[in-house]
Amino acid sequence: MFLDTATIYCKAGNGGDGIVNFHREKYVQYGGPDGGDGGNGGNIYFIGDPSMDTLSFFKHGPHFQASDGEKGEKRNKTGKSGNSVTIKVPCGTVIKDAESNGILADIFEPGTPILVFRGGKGGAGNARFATPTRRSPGFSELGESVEQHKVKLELKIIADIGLVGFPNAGKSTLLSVISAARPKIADYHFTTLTPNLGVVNIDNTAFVVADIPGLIEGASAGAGLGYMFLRHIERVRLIAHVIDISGSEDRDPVDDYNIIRKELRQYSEKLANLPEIVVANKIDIGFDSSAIKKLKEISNTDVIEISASTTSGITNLKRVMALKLKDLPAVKPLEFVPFEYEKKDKTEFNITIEQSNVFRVSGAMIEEYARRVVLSDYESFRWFQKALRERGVIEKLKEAGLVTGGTVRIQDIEFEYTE
Ligand SMILES: Nc1nc2c(ncn2[C@@H]2O[C@H](COP(=O)(O)OP(=O)(O)OP(=O)(O)O)[C@@H](O)[C@H]2O)c(=O)[nH]1
Ligand SMILES: [Mg+2]
Repeated sequence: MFLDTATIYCKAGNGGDGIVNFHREKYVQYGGPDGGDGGNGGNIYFIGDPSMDTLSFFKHGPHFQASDGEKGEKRNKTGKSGNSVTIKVPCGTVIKDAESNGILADIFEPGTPILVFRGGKGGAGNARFATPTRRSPGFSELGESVEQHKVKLELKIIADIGLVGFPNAGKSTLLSVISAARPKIADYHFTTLTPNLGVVNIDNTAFVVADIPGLIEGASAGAGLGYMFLRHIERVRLIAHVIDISGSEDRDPVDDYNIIRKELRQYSEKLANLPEIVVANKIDIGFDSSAIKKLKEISNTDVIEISASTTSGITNLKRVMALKLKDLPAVKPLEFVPFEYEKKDKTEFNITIEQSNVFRVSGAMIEEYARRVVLSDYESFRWFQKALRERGVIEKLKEAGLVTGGTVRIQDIEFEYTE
């Protein structure tokens, strides 16, 4: 089954906690602090796998989770880092944050793992808090915890040439005679339900051609199947516009051309501006040569006459395709500013006056500290108070009216303030 969008869930690992420990040895009365740091949480990577061409593996919305970093150990040993997870996706998969639609990565090239979700940082062990005046810090930092994210995968296939045109124009038949691909061919509309890829070899060069489901009038607004697949064409270097030049379905080939051009234009400026060649198919049935002349005029490009059924004109078409591609820039990954999950401003804090001389301090800075130290631990708390002073929180509290004997509340603890 071909699937070109999927939703998955990703959770990088949390950081491990730093620990409190003091070196103990026989006959050594006071050992120094030697609590090690916690290990970092495992990361989540994505990697392009050239053997995959669909997102169907992800259809049930799987969860991917990297493991957490382990706790620090004594003797200053850092805890083990969490194991990372590498998710294989087809090349051309765009990774987006499902909530905001912000682009996180474009997995374009095969083989290089791209870091998308970094694991939480391990917390510092008590050894790191030792200073000449604080020789025995009895506290350590907790590991950073990270959130789970809902992630949208969108496959935009990467091909050199996209075959576009009305249903039954002969796109799949054409792909089957220029490459080893064997798409389904039939004389009813919408035979092709999902894109097919084929590799074309000619004169020592090779390129990839994508056969896209047929487009009809209104496709850019959602009619038929084409709309879902127009985004795949966005990545091609050249459009081969396939037309039933025989008018075998009682349509006018020139009208067909204009209708599809209009749809491409309405879908996006980018599609409209892609270089194009016109492939006049089904010449074996017979055609009006004035239609060819007209198409040349309005398209201002080459119109190649072929019959996909008899293969007449096919070698010439392959050569024209290769020649055109030679002058066109390579397919490029998306240009985008990577989406960043909102980084809380970790310097911000708020003071609320709860009663006279009773204050509450809250905000991102406080949450950040609370993450790092165990506030109920006396020594950590003293360290925390010092930090409050250094960061100007006490100053602000005094400005708000705090005087000796006043109460300061932070999360679920409170302390009495003395000058
Ligand atoms: N006479 C003739 N018939 C052709 C030619 N090319 C394709 N056909 C026939 O046209 C019909 C449609 O061909 P497909 O290749 O399935 O057309 P398609 O453009 O892929 O159609 P969709 O997948 O529905 O968009 C089939 O019956 C083919 O045999 C041709 O050059 N000459
Ligand atoms: Mg087809």
